[in-house]
Amino acid sequence: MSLDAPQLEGNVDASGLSVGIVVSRFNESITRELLKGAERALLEHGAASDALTVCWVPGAFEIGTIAQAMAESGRFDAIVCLGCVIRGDTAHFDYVCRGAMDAIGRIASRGDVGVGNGVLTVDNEEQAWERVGGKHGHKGEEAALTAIEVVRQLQRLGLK
Ligand code: INI
Repeated sequence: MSLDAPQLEGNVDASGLSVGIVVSRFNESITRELLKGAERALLEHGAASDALTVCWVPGAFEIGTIAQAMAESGRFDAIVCLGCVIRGDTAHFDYVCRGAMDAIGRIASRGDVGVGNGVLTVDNEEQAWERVGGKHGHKGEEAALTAIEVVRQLQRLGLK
């Protein structure tokens, strides 16, 4: 058995990449923190500030519409999706989560762009704060760097 298979390691160099960030206003105190973390991570990893396009949408349910349009435009190498859905008393939470996640998943699986999913789906605000620089890391930063790593892998494979 050969152990010499090529290993394509992750690369999160954002220099020269054009990145679309779609962020929802619902639970804005949290989503602003997600956005700050995503922007910070991209700039720290070499992105130019004028290569970032931030597009606000009303709620997580609307993220897919804009993210898909951005992906299809051919103008972006990566798309970062940021939102925060907090469970309430009704089934609305489930429908919003499913709508957002299905749409983001469809875009991600097309392979045209790198996609980072930074949409929080949590039971309460405390869980959300734990994920924007608290004990569960920063999901805005993670989503941004994930999107970059996927683009770089597509490029290495010669698919983009
Ligand atoms: N949108 C969110 O982003 N987070 C939520 O917690 C949320 N809740 O709880 O309802 C939410 N709802 C709005 C939804 O995303 C759409 O904007 C709305 O249904 C209009 O299409």
